Amino acid sequence: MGRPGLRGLHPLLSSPSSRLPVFRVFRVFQVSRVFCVFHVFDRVCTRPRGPLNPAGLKTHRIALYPGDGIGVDVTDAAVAVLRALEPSIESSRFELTRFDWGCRYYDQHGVVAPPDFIATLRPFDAIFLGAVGWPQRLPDYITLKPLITIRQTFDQWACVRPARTFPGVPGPLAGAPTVDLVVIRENSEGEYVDNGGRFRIGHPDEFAVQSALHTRRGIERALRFGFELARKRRHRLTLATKSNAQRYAFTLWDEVLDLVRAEYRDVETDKQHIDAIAMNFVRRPGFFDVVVGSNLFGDILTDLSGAITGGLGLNPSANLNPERTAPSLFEPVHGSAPDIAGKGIANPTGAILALAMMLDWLGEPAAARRVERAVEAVLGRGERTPDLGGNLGTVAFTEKIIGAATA
Ligand code: GGG
Repeated sequence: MGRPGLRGLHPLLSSPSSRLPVFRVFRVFQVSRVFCVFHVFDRVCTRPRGPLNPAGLKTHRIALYPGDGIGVDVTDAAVAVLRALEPSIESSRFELTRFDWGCRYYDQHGVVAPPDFIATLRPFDAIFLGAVGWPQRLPDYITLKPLITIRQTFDQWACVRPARTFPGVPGPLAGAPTVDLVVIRENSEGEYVDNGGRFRIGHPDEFAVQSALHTRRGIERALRFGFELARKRRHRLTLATKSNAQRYAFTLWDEVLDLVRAEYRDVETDKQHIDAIAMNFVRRPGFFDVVVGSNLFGDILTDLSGAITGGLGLNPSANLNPERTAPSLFEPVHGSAPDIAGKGIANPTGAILALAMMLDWLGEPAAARRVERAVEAVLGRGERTPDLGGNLGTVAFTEKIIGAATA
């Protein structure tokens, strides 16, 4: 049953009382002297349990939501990797159900997802999303709405977004610094609550109000999640704040940091205004280990963290419900890139690494490591998609990953 003494470290990560006790922490591992390829969701108590099928195999039920544009291409790539690995995952099988929601669904039904999409998704063990959005066809706030609703309704409050450099992938920064950081994006509230309005529409004196909501509880749980992760990594946590200009919301963030950090004296802590972090991600990215920020700050910072590692196509994201009261969602950080949709050149790395995060979450760490090592091996050989200066298409690159993962 693991180490019950750990439970007190982070009660937010323990399971609801109705289920077997589960406690998850993050573990650091070392590959080729680069720390933390990707932190992993390490099981120290009981495994997440899927139903057993007649052959005694555990079944993980996964909802696929490929979405729009290259979301479809990269989801196909991640599924191909999963299917290739499946025979080697001895005790489990994966039941994949695909939902073709998004712009094409809108063309037929007048909505991007059916009204009961939350009820449809709730029974699944995890959701895998490709990308959403195609602004030439529909306003982004319509195509994005199901994703935001999923995150908030399923209380996927911890958005975990690792970004690292890979040997073999040229980055844009002078001196080619090693980057290995994780942004924890508060994912349930902040600037993404649907609260506001537009007034006097069309008039010269039109105005808009968009309110953000930051709760002490929401801030504290995001920070504690970040501290627990920092303890498993390089023991540094940076808060992204803006309390010099936003004197209500971000002074609350600052104050909660001051309270929580007292319990984590082994973690070096600092806070930087979001604009300073943006500059310092470029100037000295090696400084950063775990960065915790509000919903909007985390969203913006993780485009930048992708860019400084070589490209947004590399980066995965996990939208976690740490209490496991609802499914968590895994996706690449990148969007739908309509300009290259259907051209067969999308980089599936972020999606494939999101698959690895999902495998970890489902209690399949060995399979997750195989996927990550395959990505490192293939990129390390200089085999890349065009966004990274290579000449492999999505399918050819995915085949390389499958070859390395199943060798
Ligand atoms: N694969 C993620 C995706 O489609 N992202 C598009 C986007 O703009 N997302 C906004 C967000 O993550 O909040």
